[in-house]
Amino acid sequence: MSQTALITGATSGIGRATAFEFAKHNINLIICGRREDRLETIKSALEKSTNVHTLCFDVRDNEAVKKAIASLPDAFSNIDVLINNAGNAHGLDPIETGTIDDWDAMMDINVKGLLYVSKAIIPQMTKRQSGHIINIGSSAGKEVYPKGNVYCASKHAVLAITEGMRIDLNPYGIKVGAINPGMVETEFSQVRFKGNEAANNVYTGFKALQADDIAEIIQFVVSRPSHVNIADLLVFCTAQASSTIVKKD
Ligand code: NDP
Ligand code: 8X3
Repeated sequence: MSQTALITGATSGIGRATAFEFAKHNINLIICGRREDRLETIKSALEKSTNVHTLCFDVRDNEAVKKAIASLPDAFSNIDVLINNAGNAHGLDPIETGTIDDWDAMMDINVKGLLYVSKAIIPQMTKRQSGHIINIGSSAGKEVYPKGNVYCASKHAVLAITEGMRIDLNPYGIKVGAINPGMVETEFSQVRFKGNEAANNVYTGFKALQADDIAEIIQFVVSRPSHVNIADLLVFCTAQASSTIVKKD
């Protein structure tokens, strides 16, 4: 029987690429995001390959999260794989000038949103004694870089939550792991720099990871045999050695 995967942040970047990759492998998809028009476009593109259901909600809104998950039709209600991917950086500022709005956005989306979605889905996994949760962390969850302060904190939290989930869900046979990419060329920097020109220079002079690179890795992780759990992966492009060391042309 085909698996069903729920992907948050499926309207763009890594989440969108993962939806396309999963569709190639006939995984039933629940694709989530706030931009409904994009969800519908992606659904139309993928429906030829697999069954697709869309859920439009903001991960910051716990009531909306609960309502969205409760609304799933029977054909999609058993979620085998949860990809907690929705998230972004907001701003790149030293701690003394960073804004509360940016800090709230990062903690509310990257940390609390991930928890809200997980909370709504874990009970069915514990009941069935099976499931696989993949949290998209970051190299920023392993290493703090200048001006990364709160974004790095949010991704360190994602790693701590991943470890905690793996421990607590161990008795239920649920797999939990994190995939931690370095720089991936998506809309990430457009969001971080709020459309400012700075976003255009982030991926110039070297070949950054592409969303498809991470999507293929996620597909590899979910397709391992049932006794294999890839617990933690750090993925850089060849040009990147650490958060601050990138070999440019
Ligand atoms: P994108 O900006 O391309 O995609 C972000 C996705 O998150 C979008 O689909 C967006 O959908 C969704 N999202 C953002 N805020 C919310 C919200 N409040 N509620 C629901 N969905 C939301 O970025 P990436 O694909 O690069 O990022 C995906 C994940 O990968 C993030 O967690 C990011 O931190 C992580 N990551 C990214 C790296 C990079 O260099 N790009 C490197 C390491 C990790 P919508 O706007 O429609 O709601
Ligand atoms: C995204 C990678 O280095 O821009 O998590 O923080 S980085």
